[in-house]
Parts: sequence; C-alpha cells; structure tokens
Amino acid sequence: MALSFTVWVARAENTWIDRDGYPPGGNIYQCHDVWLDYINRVYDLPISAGHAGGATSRVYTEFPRVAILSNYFTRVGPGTAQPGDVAFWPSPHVAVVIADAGASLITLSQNNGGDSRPMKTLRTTLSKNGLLGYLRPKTTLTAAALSLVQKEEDMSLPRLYRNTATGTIAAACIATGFYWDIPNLAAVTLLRSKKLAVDEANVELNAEQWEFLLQLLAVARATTS
Ligand SMILES: [Ca+2]
Repeated sequence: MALSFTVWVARAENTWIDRDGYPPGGNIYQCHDVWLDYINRVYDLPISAGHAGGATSRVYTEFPRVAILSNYFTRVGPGTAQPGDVAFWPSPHVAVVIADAGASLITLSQNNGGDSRPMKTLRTTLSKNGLLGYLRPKTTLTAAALSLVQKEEDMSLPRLYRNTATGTIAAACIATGFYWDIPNLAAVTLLRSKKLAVDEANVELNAEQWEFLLQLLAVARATTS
C-alpha cells in the first residue's frame, strides 16, 4: 500500500536507505536510493522505473527515461518548489523537497557529503545553485484557497494547501520545513500528548507547531464543512 508523503518522510528520515545494492563494494547509500524509495513507497512504482543508467541527474535530463514516470511526474525547470517535488542537480545529486525556502530547499536527502563521507537520509537544506529543476508529481499540492491565516511574506507561519487532484489538505511551513498531509480532515485526531495522528504516523509537535495546527484545523474545518 502506498504511503502518504508525510508517513514516508517520517519513516525515511534518519535511516540508511539502499534500494538497489549499487554500487557493489562501495557506499551503497546513495542519494539515488531516496528517489527510488520515494517512487516505490509513495507511488507504488517498481524501483526499475527510477533507473538512471549512470548519473542520477539523467532521470531528469532524459525524462522520461522510463515511460511510466510520465504518468506520475512532469518535468519543470528550477524555480519555486512544491512539497513532494524531486530536485536534481548536475553534481549529480537528487533530493525530495519538503518545502521551498527561497534560495534553498528543505529536502530529504542522503549522501550529501560525497562517498568519502557517507551520510544517512536527513532533513537537509540545500542551495538551489546550479539546480536543473524538478520532477513534479501530477497530484501536486497547490497553494490555495485555504491559506487564510498568514501573509505571503511571512514564511515562519504555516500555509494550508489543497491537493487539487484528491481534495485532501496539507499544512506546510516554509521556514521550518514543517509539513503534514491531512488526508481526511474529519479523521485527524489531535492527541493530548501533542501529537498529530494522521494515517499511520504520530507526528511529534513542539508547542508552537501545536498552536499553529489548532488554528489551521479550525480554519480548514470551517472552510470545508
Ligand atoms: Ca544504493
């Protein structure tokens, strides 16, 4: 069963991911493995659909290298990212976007240090310098109608987004990389322990995030009821 984006991020973060056994005898925990894990666990695609045939950036520059990808993603140039976009650099590097932060991206990324200094899958801020662009999910989240509680320039506050394909709602904060899918608003449970229970994950919240969430859900419920 496919995971929601939030659940996948929660499970993948702080883990070592290898989905292809490559490169044999080397550091098998490559940035490319995060891309493979993302398309497999969130989109139920086989990892063969993410094959690069060499440098990971070929997934972008030769898109769609594997035809089925074009059913799920559209290739767009560098610019403002949306949560769930897959960002490619020519270095080569690939990372999955949690939030756009202007000149940089808050991502889930593995092996940022290069093979001589392997790094597990971490929430990492990466510069947009040299960015090739993004593969954007076709069920993209678009900033919308529900963003009632904040000014455009204030990135410290979360925004609400509506997934135009499914009608589900998500909350994201650009400055902190704070992100939730809210797949079924009526089913969201706010736990007294200040966790958000969504889908299969319990997301730990700090006091500020908790307060924001209460406000956001009040707005969302009023808007969608
Ligand atoms: Ca690998």
